[in-house]
Amino acid sequence: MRPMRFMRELPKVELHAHLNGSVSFQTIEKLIRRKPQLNIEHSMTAIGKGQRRTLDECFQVFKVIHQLVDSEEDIFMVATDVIKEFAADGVKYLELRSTPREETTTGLTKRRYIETVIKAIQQCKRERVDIDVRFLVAIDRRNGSQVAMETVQLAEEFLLSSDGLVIGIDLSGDPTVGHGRDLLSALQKAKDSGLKLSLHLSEVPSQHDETDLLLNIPPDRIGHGTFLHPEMGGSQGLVDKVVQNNIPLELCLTSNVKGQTVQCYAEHHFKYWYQMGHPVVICTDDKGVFATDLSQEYKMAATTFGLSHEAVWKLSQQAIDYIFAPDSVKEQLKQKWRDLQPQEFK
Ligand code: 6MZ
Repeated sequence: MRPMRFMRELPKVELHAHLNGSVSFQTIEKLIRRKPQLNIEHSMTAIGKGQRRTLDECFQVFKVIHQLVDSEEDIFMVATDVIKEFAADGVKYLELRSTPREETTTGLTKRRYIETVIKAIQQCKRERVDIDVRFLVAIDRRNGSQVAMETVQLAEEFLLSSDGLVIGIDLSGDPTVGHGRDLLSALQKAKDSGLKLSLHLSEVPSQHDETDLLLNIPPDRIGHGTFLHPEMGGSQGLVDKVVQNNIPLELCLTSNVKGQTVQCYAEHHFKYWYQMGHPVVICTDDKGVFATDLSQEYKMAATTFGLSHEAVWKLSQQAIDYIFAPDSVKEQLKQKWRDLQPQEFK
């Protein structure tokens, strides 16, 4: 079977997808039509093939998208579109993450923001879209300790009231802004109340102390971890902590290459961790902004690192073990994978 067709038909798990970074060209088009007065063009919301930006410029892109997505209606449309696009790409289980925002001009509150994402998930369920979606409430590190604490409190409420849809916390945002030590108590509180933690760690160099501190919690998964290992300026001590706690890494190849934290695909730290046999999950990060999808990310990993179709199948299957939803969901997904497994890998 041709590689791209194999990757599209492969059942997949997506564990690292920021909602507003995942907005497709088509949805951006609809948003631009809703808000012509903003004079926003497509070139301002996505980084095309062969293009690269600094990470700082990537964060400017999110600001533009946030201008386009500032009401309940926008969030509902964006979330339903994104969920359906992931489903159309063969994603069977998706953990979406997003930072609740309030917008005085549209009356949006953080609580309504979360409720609207939940409504979108429920709507897709009603329409029998073939995908199980959960939500991680995101903390933007830029906003400091008090906002982090408030976000955790909100997430705790939804953990109890959302029927299993809100299951965790994401720590993200511009990694060059703020320090993890200010967020430690909020993250610890989240963990103690049963929320799962996925933390962006060492996405940029020189964050050794912050990463070391946050690894002590420890998080349930790590986003990126680009500069954890010694060859990238991290340390064996950090690697040991990750390995001893068996913390899976969410790896986003195109995002890291286009955002210029990784020089080229062949130098991506996927290789380091995969060869070690450490749990890794291929993810998109921001499929809209980086103009990719999960099938393309799997194909890129396979061609760059010489993975057979069978190895790719295993990679997608193993991702089930690292989801935040309970064991019963893992069992359902494993059954789905068994049903879809090509004869030759059985
Ligand atoms: C860190 C990132 C990110 O939350 O408005 N985000 N944080 N590193 C990255 N690598 C490129 N990509 C996205 O989605 C957009 C937000 O997700 C985080 C940033 O906080 C960004 O503002 P939401 O749905």
